[in-house]
Amino acid sequence: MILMKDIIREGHPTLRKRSEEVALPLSAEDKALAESLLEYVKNSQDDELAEKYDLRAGVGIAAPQVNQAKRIFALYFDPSTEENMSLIAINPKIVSHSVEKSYLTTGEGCLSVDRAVPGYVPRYARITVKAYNLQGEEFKMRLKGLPAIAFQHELDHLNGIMFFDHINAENPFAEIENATPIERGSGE
Ligand code: 4LI
Ligand code: NI
Repeated sequence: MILMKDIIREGHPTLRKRSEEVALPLSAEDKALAESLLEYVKNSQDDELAEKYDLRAGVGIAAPQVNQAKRIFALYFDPSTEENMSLIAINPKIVSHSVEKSYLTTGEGCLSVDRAVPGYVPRYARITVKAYNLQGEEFKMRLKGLPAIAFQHELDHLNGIMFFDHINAENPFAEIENATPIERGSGE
C-alpha cells in the first residue's frame, strides 16, 4: 500500500520528466501499480484509514508521484459526492476540449507539494478523454467540473508539469478570460 513516505516531492527530477507509455495488455506489475494508486486516493478520503496511516487527502494521484515514470493515474470521488467516480486511466489523452475555461477559486493542492501555492490554475471547463482501463480496453468519456480539473492536473504529471506552472506569476489571482469559477469546500 502507498504511504506518504512513498510520494516524492517537488524538486525530485521524476516529477519533471515525460512519463513512458504503458504496454498493453498491462503487465502484472503495472496492474498492481494502477490498483495501488486507486487504493491510495480511496483510503485517503476515509477518515479512519487516513488517520491510521497518516494519509493526506486527494482525489487524484499519478504514477510519477510514486517515482514510476509511467502513463497511469487514478481519480476517486466518493459515491456520496455528486461526482461519484472511480477511474484508472492508462495512456490517457484529451481528444477535445471546450474553449471555455474553469478554475478552483481556492487554488489547487498536490500530494507532491508541501506548501500552499496561491493562485488560479486555468483549466479547460469540459474535456472529452480517451484512455485504457485495467483490462486494457479503451474508453471515452466527457468530464466537467472538479473531475475535469483533476483529470487535467493528473495528466500534467505524466508530462512533467506542476499545477503552479499555470499560475500567473505577476498576479496569481488575475481574472481568467472566458472562465467559470468553481467554488468547493475542502473535504465535503
Ligand atoms: C478530505 C476528505 C480548499 C483548499 C479547497 C479532503 C476528502 C484547496 C480546495 C478531501 C483546494 C476529500 C483538493 C485539489 C484542492 C487548496 C488533488 C480536499 C481532497 C480537497 C481533494 C487534484 C487539485 C486535486 C478545493 C491551495 C491532492 N484537491 N483541493 N485541489 N479533499 N482536495 N486538487 N484545492 N488550496 N490534490 O489546495 O487531489 S486537482 Cl475529497
Ligand atoms: Ni498533483
